[in-house]
Amino acid sequence: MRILVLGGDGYLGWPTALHLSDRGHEVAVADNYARRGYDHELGVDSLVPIEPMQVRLDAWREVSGKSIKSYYGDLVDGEFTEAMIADFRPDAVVHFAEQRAAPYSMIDRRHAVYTQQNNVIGNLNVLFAIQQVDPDIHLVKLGTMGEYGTPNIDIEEGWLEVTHNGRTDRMLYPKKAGSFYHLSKVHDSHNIEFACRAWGLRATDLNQGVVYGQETPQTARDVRLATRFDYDAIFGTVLNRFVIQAVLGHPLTVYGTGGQTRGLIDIRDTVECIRLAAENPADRGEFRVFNQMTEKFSVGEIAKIVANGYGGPIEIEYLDNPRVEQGEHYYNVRHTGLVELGLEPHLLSDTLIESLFRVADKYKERVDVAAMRPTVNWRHAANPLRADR
Ligand code: NAD
Ligand code: USQ
Repeated sequence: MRILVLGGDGYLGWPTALHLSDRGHEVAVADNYARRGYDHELGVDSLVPIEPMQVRLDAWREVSGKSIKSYYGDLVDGEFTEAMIADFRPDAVVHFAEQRAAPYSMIDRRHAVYTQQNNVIGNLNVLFAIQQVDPDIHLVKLGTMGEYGTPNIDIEEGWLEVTHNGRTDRMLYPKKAGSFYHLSKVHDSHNIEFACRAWGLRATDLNQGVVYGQETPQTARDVRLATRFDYDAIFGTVLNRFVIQAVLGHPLTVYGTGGQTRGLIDIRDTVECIRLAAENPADRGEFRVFNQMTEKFSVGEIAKIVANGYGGPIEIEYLDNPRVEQGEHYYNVRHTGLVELGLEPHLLSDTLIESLFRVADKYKERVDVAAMRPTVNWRHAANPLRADR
């Protein structure tokens, strides 16, 4: 198949492009390198050094004999987006290319507006481009488990049968997202579902949980193929941060009581889920939703798993929660769709021992300890005119 990976320079987009190329697909990547720009803006960097795109592509050709085509541009530019899709003529478009950090979207008005414009308009341009170029192209879109929030009922895969006043309908599952970033994904989902209904597009929305891990079989083949590994309090995700804190001998920063529960997934399963979704397309007019997570843990449990896995004496520090989220709640998620397509999940404990501690240990000298502390508070936006924001 011909597969276009939008956001192909990112943490997940790059290893996904390699995985798909390795499996024999004709792959192209696209990116505007905004993610590298956020690093400059925030004064942080990936723990693991990453190469420029051209070096990555040359290294992949060298080790695999396979070429990946690259497009440089911004999805918010609708003409660029349509021209690229017309040029590559993919069978599937995998869309990772969004601003993906909840804390970044909560810094202040400017960052919230940027996040929603970048994500919602970019996605809308992708929908229009597919409709114009070839409505048969399958859109595989990265959503997030955080779209649902933590409702006190079971979470289904995107749809819910509702009976109200004696009448029944199949509705989009109600959403209660926890940041302006997570809300951008809710808006995307609604726009995609409408495009499927109105134009007969085919789309798969992958509501992914928090990803952990840094290596895949393809990125491990050459140091120049490494993907990024974020640990700072804005882009670093919980398990990746805890691993680095453990390796540095720092306390693990649990926000609040640690009772908040999330779905998690190994990066090797992420890339495989994308392959499975792309190779088994949704029907024309179908808005298909999978919950892309393999295990669930509370933040307190994640901290204990990391501490026990590391073996040394590790302290857990309970910080006042900078976010607005439920500390204790019901969390029961259906996530059978991808397993039915053939996913065989990796377990968290194996990954930690095999790879994560080793990677973190190798690069621990690069950590900027100050970047570890949370600075963004959900309850009050920073004032951009004040220097201490
Ligand atoms: P990332 O920030 O590392 O990668 C996203 C890439 O998209 C970056 O390279 C960025 O430069 C590019 N991009 C952003 N806006 C763009 C635009 N307008 N035009 C072109 N390129 C643009 O993020 P990631 O961790 O790889 O996540 C990828 C996707 O998966 C995101 O949509 C994210 O919401 C979703 N997701 C991530 C996780 C996780 O734990 N990392 C979990 C669930 C869902
Ligand atoms: N948390 C801590 N301590 C930390 C960091 C986080 O207790 O040092 C807690 C947070 O309060 C939250 C949970 O861990 O309850 C998850 O936080 P996170 O930063 O790991 O994940 P989140 O902000 O939800 O975002 C990440 C990705 C995002 C993706 C999402 C999947 O950045 O792109 O959409 O995971 S999900 O959470 O399922 O929506």
